[in-house]
Amino acid sequence: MARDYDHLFKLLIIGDSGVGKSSLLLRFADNTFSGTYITTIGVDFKIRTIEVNGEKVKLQIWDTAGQERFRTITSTYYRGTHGVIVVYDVTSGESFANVKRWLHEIDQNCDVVNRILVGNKDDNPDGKVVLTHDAQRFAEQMGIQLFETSAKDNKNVEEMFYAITDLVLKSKKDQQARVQENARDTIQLSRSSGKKKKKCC
Ligand SMILES: Nc1nc2c(ncn2[C@@H]2O[C@H](COP(=O)(O)OP(=O)(O)O)[C@@H](O)[C@H]2O)c(=O)[nH]1
Ligand SMILES: [Mg+2]
Repeated sequence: MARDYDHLFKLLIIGDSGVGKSSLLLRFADNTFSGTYITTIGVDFKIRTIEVNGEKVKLQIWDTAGQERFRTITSTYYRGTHGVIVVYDVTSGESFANVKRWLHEIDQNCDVVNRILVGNKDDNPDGKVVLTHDAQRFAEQMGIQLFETSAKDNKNVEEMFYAITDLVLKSKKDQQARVQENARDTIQLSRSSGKKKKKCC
């Protein structure tokens, strides 16, 4: 059967319990929002295929099933991951302070991976305690892009998922270009050494 996509990427959403990870996933995959805690979404991941520059990118997006309450996720979750979405809640300073721990966990579990930082629940200015300015400065220090989102109001959710997809796609193309370059070098090397041999004989 023909493939219905050009690229298949695995994304992971991590962050403290209650920051809205499942809500972001439901908003992006099903365009729904629920006011209550989403204890289970029935499956470990959801799929959505999007188009980027005319190419079909199938996203398999994994949600933690509550084990983030113990502040650690098993390494099997990270296996084969292309991109990680690290979420905090803009109304919770603690969840922002914990971002460092999550980034550390990513470092320990992934060799090369794209990351994006997300401040969710950005829909009530009165309740906002993590200021954009501070989050932005932290993101720049870490070399990560920051998005402030609201799964509730559907603010910046699409943009954020497209941005991480773009990063993963660029990494893949860079890597392919490097492999091709290496292959070209190897061919050239073997050709020139072949010539030398002829000269010798
Ligand atoms: N105001 C607001 N509440 C949200 C938003 N996203 C999630 N929530 C609420 O925060 C709670 C936890 O959400 P959930 O997705 O279960 O968080 P998770 O534990 O990180 O998966 C629920 O009551 C959601 O309705 C948001 O963007 N804005
Ligand atoms: Mg959840």
